[in-house]
Formats: sequence, C-alpha cells, structure tokens
Amino acid sequence: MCFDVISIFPQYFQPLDLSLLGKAQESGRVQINVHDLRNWAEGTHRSVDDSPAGGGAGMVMRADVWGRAIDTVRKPGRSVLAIPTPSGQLLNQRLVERLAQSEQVVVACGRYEGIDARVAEYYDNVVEFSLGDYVLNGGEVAALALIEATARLQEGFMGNAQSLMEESHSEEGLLEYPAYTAPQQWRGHEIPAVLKSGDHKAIARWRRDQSLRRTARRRPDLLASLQGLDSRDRQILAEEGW
Ligand code: 6GU
Repeated sequence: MCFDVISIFPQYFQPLDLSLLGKAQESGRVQINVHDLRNWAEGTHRSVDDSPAGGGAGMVMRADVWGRAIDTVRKPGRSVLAIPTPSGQLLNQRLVERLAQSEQVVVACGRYEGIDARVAEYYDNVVEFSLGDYVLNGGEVAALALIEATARLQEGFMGNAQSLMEESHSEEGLLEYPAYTAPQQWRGHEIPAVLKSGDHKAIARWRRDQSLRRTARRRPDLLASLQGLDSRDRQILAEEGW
C-alpha cells in the first residue's frame, strides 16, 4: 500500500526511514511519499493560511492550496483521505484495520487552527481522526502514528504474525498482560512463579486474568464491548469491582 503525506514540515517524516518501516519501504511492501504543501502555494509569499472567517484567533489553512495538493496526489476510488484533527474520531485499531485495506492513504497535515472545513466536505472517503483528548501543534505526529500503525498490518511486515494477534487492542479488545524476562530477581522483585512453572494452561489462565484486571483498572471503557466471558472471567472482574 501507499501513503502520501502532505505537510509544511516534510522533515518530520524522516524517522519513517528507520527500523521496520524503513525495511518495509525497501522491500516495496509499503511506499511513503512526503510532499511539501508549499509546492502548491501561489503568490510572492507562497502563503498557505489566512485569518478565520468570522474572526477570532489564529490562522486557518486555505482550501485552494490544499485542493490543488490533494488533487495532484490522490488516486480517486482507491484512496482514503485522512485528516488529523483533535476534533476527529478516535484512532483505534478498528479504524487502523480499515485503513490498512485501502490502496492509498493521503494524510493531510494541518497546522495552526486547522484546514478550511470545505476540504473535508468536498472529498469522498474522508476520515478526520484524533489521537486522544489532548492538543498537539499540528497533524504531523498524528500522521506518524497512523502510518506506523497501518503499515505494520501489511502482509509480511512483522517477523512474527503471532505477536500481532496477542497484542493489546487486537482480537478480543483486552489490554495485553505484563511481560517478564531475565534476570529472575531484579532489585528484590521476582518474576511471578507461575511463569516458571512450565504449566502452560496455568500460564494462559494467569495471563488472561492479568489482561482482565488491567483492562478493568486502566481502561474500563473497553469492558463494555467484551464478549464471550466465562464464569472465571466474571469472577476476576467482580474482584476488580465490576
Ligand atoms: Cl490528530 N491533531 C492535533 N493537532 N492534536 C491532536 C490530535 C491531532 N490528536 C490528539 N491531539
């Protein structure tokens, strides 16, 4: 699949050449094109923004500049237009899985007070997304998160497909259980005894209990959509006050 990112700070995307994403680009599994929005700006000042209609603080990015940029890079019919904004829908694994099916994702990174709203209204297959309930200076960091989360779902991206299955937010929607490794003793803390027991059934049960307890304590909002809980699961959740 292919990502086309449009930003006034193309250098923000240099880290995408590192590590697994770098390898995925070298192998051709993932293509990432970064475009400088100013290529589509006009006039002596090449300005990409202007003051908000109706007044108020800050600057808004111009629809005409964005329209020319998106028209140039977008492949109509095979493309999703992803726009990072704190007022978007929450980016979660379900949305990431949907984006991973797309041939092309165009990411339009706004700065200032965002992009003229007519841009999101004009195009088909638009997803306005947010990373969470806090404010960043622009869409670049959110674009990096979206690209990494989506690219790693491509066939052959991960060395071990099993780790994709077990991790947080996949499958059942429970948080992942805690992981341990050597040394056996660290600053007076032991690895939980069950993990050294060799009893694979007991280990699986302990890990599930840990996932349930973590989810109940840290992300109770995720419990509502859980399905297929057995009586032991329910007992664990009851101990956590659910
Ligand atoms: Cl997608 N953009 C900005 N500017 N701030 C955010 C965000 C996005 N997600 C959380 N905060």
